[in-house]
Amino acid sequence: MIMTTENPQKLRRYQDAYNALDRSETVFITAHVGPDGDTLGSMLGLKHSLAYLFPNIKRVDCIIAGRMPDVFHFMPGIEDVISIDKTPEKVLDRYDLAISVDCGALSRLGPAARLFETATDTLNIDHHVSNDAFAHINIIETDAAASGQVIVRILNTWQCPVSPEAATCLYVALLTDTGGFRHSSTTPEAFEVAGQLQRAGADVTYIYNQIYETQPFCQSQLMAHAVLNAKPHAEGRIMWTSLTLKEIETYNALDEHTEGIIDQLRCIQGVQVSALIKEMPSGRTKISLRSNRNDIDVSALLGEHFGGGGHKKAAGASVETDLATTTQALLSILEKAVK
Ligand SMILES: [Mn+2]
Repeated sequence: MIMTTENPQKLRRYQDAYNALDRSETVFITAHVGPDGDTLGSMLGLKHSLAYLFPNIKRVDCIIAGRMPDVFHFMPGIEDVISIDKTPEKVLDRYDLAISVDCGALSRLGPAARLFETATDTLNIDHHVSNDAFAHINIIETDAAASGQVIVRILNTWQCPVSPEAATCLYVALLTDTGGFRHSSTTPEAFEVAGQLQRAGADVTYIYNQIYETQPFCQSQLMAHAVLNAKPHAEGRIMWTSLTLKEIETYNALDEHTEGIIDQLRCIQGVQVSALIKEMPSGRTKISLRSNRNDIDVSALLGEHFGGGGHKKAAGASVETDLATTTQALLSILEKAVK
């Protein structure tokens, strides 16, 4: 077992979380709108682990808002995840305990935010630097590569065994948030946790194949389109591309198929910051940024100018202005950042 913490404040928060679970019969776990590998992996990994320690819990619902990406279909227990948009009747009116994973702000929970606020106890487990500690109990560990890694730390401290199902889900969380163990968040501990999860039954080759090597053709086409239209700015220190709803539709693709584009741009020689600017169905515009420079904190930059957040080197924001206006404003801000 990897004991990752001797910090007394951290242990107290883990104990508070334990106590909250120990006095609850109905629990729901939710995450940010538009689930990704870390949100789903953390949710399901935690759900699969609770029965062992907490026989008092009669019901655990995993609730998401926004579309579930098809790529995660193989994850154990995914079929029981409730979409609050599609089947709100499957959700209780009120829960004893609400748990948010991988979400930096209450507003990012979307339609699940109201349900979160009405729960008796609330718990926030996350690793985003921009997290504003919106729950009663807040476990925010920004040194973790994924929220799934925080869950593993908690389970290890509780001495809770990790089943093969939980290990598979938690490995998905770690794999996807480290970009396949490539990002600067990939610490020795991240590899230790990966090793622990593999020993616990995560089939790492199968999982990698499911996530990165079985992409629909439309995703490759969309990637090609976005890269062909990418534009260097500030002598190539910035590389940006945009996608309209119509362009995404041309390939019969969905928003989830834009995954990977921003990282492709980040990998171009000389690029310090990459940007993907997308038109959203709501009339809003979504900005995603990646930084290759330790001294350019894109989470702080987006927080200051566009009300977004995330991590120092990977962040996003949703804004009300249209694609052209947003692009112009963003580029002038980025220009100053890369000077
Ligand atoms: Mn995450």
